[in-house]
Amino acid sequence: MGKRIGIVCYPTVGGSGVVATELGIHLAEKQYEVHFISTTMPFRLKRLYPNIYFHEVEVSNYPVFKNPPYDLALASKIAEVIDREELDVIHAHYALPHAICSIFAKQMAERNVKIVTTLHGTDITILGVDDNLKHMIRYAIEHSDHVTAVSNSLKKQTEDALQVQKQIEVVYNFIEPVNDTSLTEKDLKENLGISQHEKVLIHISNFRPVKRVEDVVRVFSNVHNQIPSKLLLVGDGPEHLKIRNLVRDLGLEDDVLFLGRQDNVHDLLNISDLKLLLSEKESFGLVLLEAMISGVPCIGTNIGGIPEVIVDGENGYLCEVGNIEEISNKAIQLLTDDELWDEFSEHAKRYAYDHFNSNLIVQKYEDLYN
Ligand code: GMT
Repeated sequence: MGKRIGIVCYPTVGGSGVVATELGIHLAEKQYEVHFISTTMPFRLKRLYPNIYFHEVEVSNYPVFKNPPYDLALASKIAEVIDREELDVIHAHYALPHAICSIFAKQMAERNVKIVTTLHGTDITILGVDDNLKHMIRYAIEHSDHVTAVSNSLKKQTEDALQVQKQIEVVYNFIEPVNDTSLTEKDLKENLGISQHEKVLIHISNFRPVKRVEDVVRVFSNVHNQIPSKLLLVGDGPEHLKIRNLVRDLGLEDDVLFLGRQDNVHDLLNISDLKLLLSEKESFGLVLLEAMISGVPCIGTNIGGIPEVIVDGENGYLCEVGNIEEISNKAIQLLTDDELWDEFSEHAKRYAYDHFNSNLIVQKYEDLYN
């Protein structure tokens, strides 16, 4: 049996949860013993793996506490698991609260565990600029044994915002080659009421304001004026109602499909012709990889880690944030030129595999543990 790794992550739908869970699965397949420490079972962990364990953090609320003390319960659970399961490494996804809780747990535990912290984005791009939290995030980074960031852009932002001395290694998000889809393209389109001749655009996110889903809808409106098409909106979040109202105001209700949260996006990507990720903050953009490996070209904004994933003019386009006209023109150009689309699609698939396949990236994490 290999090393014993504890993984502390947000198990809910979201890129960091996907990365943490898939990493755990790969490690288990390579004979590591993997211990997830979280509030609920990671959502992609669907089948039984004999060397993956789940330790649930239970938060009790006594009347003396104004709010249930989640962070303290987590730290205490991590310390308990470190000693009982004889962990070698804790891999904390997010500086706050997971790395901080892991550092506290390490001090409480008897065993000398090592801490690897992965920065995914929001901990730096939003929390890292909050003066109340900055010191704590800097502390988490400085007191981890190794720190990784999911893009060069996030590494640089961390160094600039927090002036940390710690060496930060870039370890990108990763992706698996796609397995068979469960429905044929024709059946799925029919089920969703999409005609065979219509082009399909897709956006997948947690509908937070930073994702600028409104821009996605406005671009689609321009595309739809010129090309028979449908827009698939996958995910849910705070902007959902606002986007529904916009779709209604633009008279697009029949052509924008709100699909809510979906675990299996591969089938939906399989019927898609273009992926839009028009965020104003994005440290990597795992959803881009999911699209690219399925051969779907992407248009993304020229910010954060997105330019480290999309190669402009080769497998998609990079556009300025909020430039609806530029993005619409690029989308129309790509969707009306079959030869260009085929080239982009082929490049996207190959590029995602060559640079971001799981074998390549998981090995980098293993090297850090070792
Ligand atoms: O995109 C989100 O809001 C979710 C967030 C998360 O916590 O899962 O995603 C972040 O981590 C992903 C995995 O490393 C990255 O691919 C996303 O780009 C990053 N999101 C942001 O930076 C906004």
